[in-house]
Amino acid sequence: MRTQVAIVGGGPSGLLLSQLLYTDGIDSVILEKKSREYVESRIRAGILEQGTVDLLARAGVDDRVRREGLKHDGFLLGVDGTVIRIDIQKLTGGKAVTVYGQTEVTKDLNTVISGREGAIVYEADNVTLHDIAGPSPAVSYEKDGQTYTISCDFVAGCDGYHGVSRASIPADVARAFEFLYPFGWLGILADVPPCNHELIYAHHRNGFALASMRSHQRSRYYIQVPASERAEDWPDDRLWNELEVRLSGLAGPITRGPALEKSIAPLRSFVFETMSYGRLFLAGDAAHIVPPTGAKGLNLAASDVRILADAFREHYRKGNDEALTRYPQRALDRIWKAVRFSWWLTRLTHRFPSMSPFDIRMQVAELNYIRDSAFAQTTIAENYVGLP
Ligand code: RFL
Ligand code: PHB
Repeated sequence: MRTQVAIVGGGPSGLLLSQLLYTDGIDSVILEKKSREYVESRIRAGILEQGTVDLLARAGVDDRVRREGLKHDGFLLGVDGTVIRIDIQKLTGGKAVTVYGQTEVTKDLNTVISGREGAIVYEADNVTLHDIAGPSPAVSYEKDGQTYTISCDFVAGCDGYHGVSRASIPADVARAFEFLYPFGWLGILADVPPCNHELIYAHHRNGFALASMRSHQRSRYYIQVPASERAEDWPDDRLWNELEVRLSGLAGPITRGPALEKSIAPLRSFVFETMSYGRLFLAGDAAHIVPPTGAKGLNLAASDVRILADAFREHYRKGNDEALTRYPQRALDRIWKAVRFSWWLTRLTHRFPSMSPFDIRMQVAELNYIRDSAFAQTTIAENYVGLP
């Protein structure tokens, strides 16, 4: 078998890249370890930047997000029972974000991609990259007891934080940076109306809480918990009780309902600067992780994919490899800014076990400064809505 671009991983990055390449007449095959059902039901991101929605439009998959996505032109920062509204629209000259689940983005992409014969192989085991440093790379995989090899011009590593692509880059050229947070986010999804029509990021002495949503009928909430905690330690009632405490005074009543999903995600900041090696290019979570606080992970994946798809187009249309060579540099500029914003917003709103009473006073002083300064609010809005 042969293709132009072999894509490892069929999450949002791999699916979107494949569809953008297809619209440019470039052939690709996606190899995904899990089943389609598994990928489509992974509850993760909920907020799309305008640039991400525009990219879905370029890929021809924006019908449903335009119909069903909820436009949000502001969000709330909660500080001990009082709120600061960040008026995104006013502060950014008319921009907004869209509430639309990652599950829906992957469903929309899968719907179009599944119509293309052989475009994606699900449950591809033991995916292995070969000869990525040379001119003729290949990717092999196992399926139903058979081994297959696909030769290609390039490999796109879109296989997330735990994938094989990044691990295929020799350690002596790898440049990685990491910061681990001493807590995770416990999330709950339930079919109940949200407690507020806008998202609330709450600073509370018990720890951070977030009130989010997927629709007018489906709520998504998170609370900060110690890294050692397990979801089993949090029966629904305990979690709803804690949400009531941490969101008290900030929103209307919290409607309770059975958890459709409940899980804990550890928080980390991670950047793997070696985003290309020979004929391998990394995109999305394979190259970087941010804490979800700034709602940047999926949006960063989309911006990597946009830059990479443009670079492949230059290669195939004009035989020009300059954009491919410059891909890491171009992507990393935006990545580091998003890493900074997510890290800063996490530090501002979460309770770190190592914090002294002085550190906590500094947090509250900074939040109060934001409350009173249009300049401070503008930098938050500009970053949240997505940098150019
Ligand atoms: P993914 O989604 O991890 O997909 C990678 C795919 O690769 C497959 N794979 C392999 N396939 C073949 N062979 C192998 N050896 C393979 N190893 C792995 C996997 O099965 C998978 O299908 O990475 P991708 O595509 O780069 O997408 C990144 C996003 O998923 C991620 O950044 C976001 O979910 C982050 N995130 C958020 N981002 C936002 O922009 N806005 C948000 O509001 C937001 N909220 C969140 C989030 C992430 C969260 N968690 C769980 C970490 C909220 C949470 C709680
Ligand atoms: C979500 O709805 O899952 C969500 C929203 C905003 C964030 C993170 C997650 O910052």
